[in-house]
This record gives sequence, C-alpha cells and structure tokens, in this order.
Amino acid sequence: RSNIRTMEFDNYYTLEDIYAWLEDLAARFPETISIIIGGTTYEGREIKGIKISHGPGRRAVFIESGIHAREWIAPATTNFIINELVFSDDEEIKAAARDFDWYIFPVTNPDGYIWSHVGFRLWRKNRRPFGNEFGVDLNRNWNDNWLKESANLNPSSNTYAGPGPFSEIEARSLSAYITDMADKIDLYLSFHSSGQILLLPFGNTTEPLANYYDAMKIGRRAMGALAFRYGTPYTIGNIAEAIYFATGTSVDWVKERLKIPLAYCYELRDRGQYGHLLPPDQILPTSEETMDSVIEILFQAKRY
Ligand code: ING
Ligand code: ZN
Repeated sequence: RSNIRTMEFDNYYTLEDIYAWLEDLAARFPETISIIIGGTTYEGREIKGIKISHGPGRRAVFIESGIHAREWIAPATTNFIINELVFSDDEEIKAAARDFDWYIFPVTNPDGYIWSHVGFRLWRKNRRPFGNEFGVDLNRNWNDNWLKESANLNPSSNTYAGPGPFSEIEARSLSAYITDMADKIDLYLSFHSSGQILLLPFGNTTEPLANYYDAMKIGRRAMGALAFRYGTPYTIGNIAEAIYFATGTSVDWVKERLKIPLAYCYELRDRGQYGHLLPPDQILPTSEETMDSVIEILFQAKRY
C-alpha cells in the first residue's frame, strides 16, 4: 500500500501505515506540513515524523512517542494529536496549531514497534543484538545520570541501559536532532503507557528540583482538563516520587542538558486492567482526553 489518506482511531496501525499517512499529509498540505527525519535505527529505518508550521519565528512543541515498542496507545494517541492539529475545527486547537511549530515523532523506536507486531507483542526495547539477547531500553540510554538507577548492564533485562550512554543510534541521533532546535522548544512531551500518571523530571531524586512547583501546578490543571471529559484520574509527580527511580531517560536529559522549560512524560491509560494491551475501543477516548490536557498545558504555560 503506497498511502493511506485517513487514520481511524478504532484500531492500531502498523509502522508502514503510520509512515504512509504522514507522507500523505505532507503531500496534501505542502505549505504547512513537512516530513522530518529525527534519526536512524539499528536495522536502518528512519525515525520519521512530521513538522506542522504556519510560518517562521514560532516557539515549538516537541512530541516523542513510542520509544517503547509495546506501548501501542502512545503512537495511536500521537497520531490523533496530529490529526486534530491538521483537521480540527475547534478554535483552541486551531490556535495551538497556528501559534506553535509542532515537531512530532509518533514512533521513535521503529524496529521495536515492528517486532511488537510481527514477533513478540510485549517487546519494549530496540532490536540491536547482544550475543543471544536483543535490545537496549531506549529510555535508559540517554546521557544524563546514565546507569545510576533502575537500569542495568544485563542485555537480557527489559531495562538494559546499553553498553554506554547514547550507545544506541535511535537515542543518539534523535538527541542530536533535538539539540539542534532546543532553543525554540517550550514544551517537550514523551508518551508511554500505562498507569495514568503524569511524570515530570527528575528520576534520580525525589527532591523538587528546577521548576518543580510551577510544572506541578501546570500539570495539575492539565490533568483537571483531562479528567473533565471522561473522569479519568491521573496521579502526578516527579518520576522518582510517582513511580520509581529511573535514569538515562529522555525527559531528564532534555530538562537537565538542554534546559527545556517544560518536559512531561505521560503514562497513558489504563491502570493495569489491560496495561499495554489496551483494547482498541479505548484509543479514541484516551486520545481525546489527552489532547484536552495538551491544550491546557499550552494555555497554562502562556501564563507561566
Ligand atoms: N514507564 C517509563 C519507563 O521508562 C518513565 C517511566 C518515564 C521513567 C520517563 C522515567 C522517565 O520506565 C514505562 N511504562 O515505560
Ligand atoms: Zn514506556
């Protein structure tokens, strides 16, 4: 199939279909949409994303999604956000689309995503081989406090941090892409599942560092907006206090190394009933409520 013109939100899509849809959008709206390549994978694929821009000089929102292969609701929700930014008639969404440059990567671990479709559904890591084992956890491989907490040096582990910081081409090349445009990024979002938790840096300490209190305040209001639609409850806190100690993660790296003012990680639905195997009938409600919260973050951030 060479392209798909409409993305439905009643099922999960393959990498091929997501990429074809992005290409089709860029072909249809060449003035505002372009394909961006955030990096390369071990198996030689592109990390393909989309840039939406209504003109020069705008601040940016950066969305990194699907860094963990099995968390299919993350790319699905990210595709919905893209779809809304392009097609919505809602005035607030149109304003958000117009006022920011959007850099969006629905699948930042393409090799793993494919493996979760054709090999093992619950695959998490990338697909680089290490002897008889495979894969580095791409959310433990970033060069900030690498290997300090909750990550390890055993390739058989689901949280294998890799042989060194940025040893993995996916994390290394994507980080270089982000670095090149860091000055214009106001908001960095990373989408995962599951647990219904909004996480903010840092993962190596429960200390309320940097702009913790402001980020918490914005986050609480955003989760209020999220719950308004379907009542879905989220907890919120820094990584170490809200879930577990974890280092070498993307949000800590962009916050600490690039000083991006706001960085959040969403653990999307649910709270464990289905976990990463979230039924397709929850794609749409999850996406809608998440979009509501992203718009609210931007609204709150303007005042911040
Ligand atoms: N959870 C995330 C993980 O990488 C996380 C939680 C996100 C930790 C961001 C640190 C930073 O473990 C899942 N489900 O992957
Ligand atoms: Zn994850």
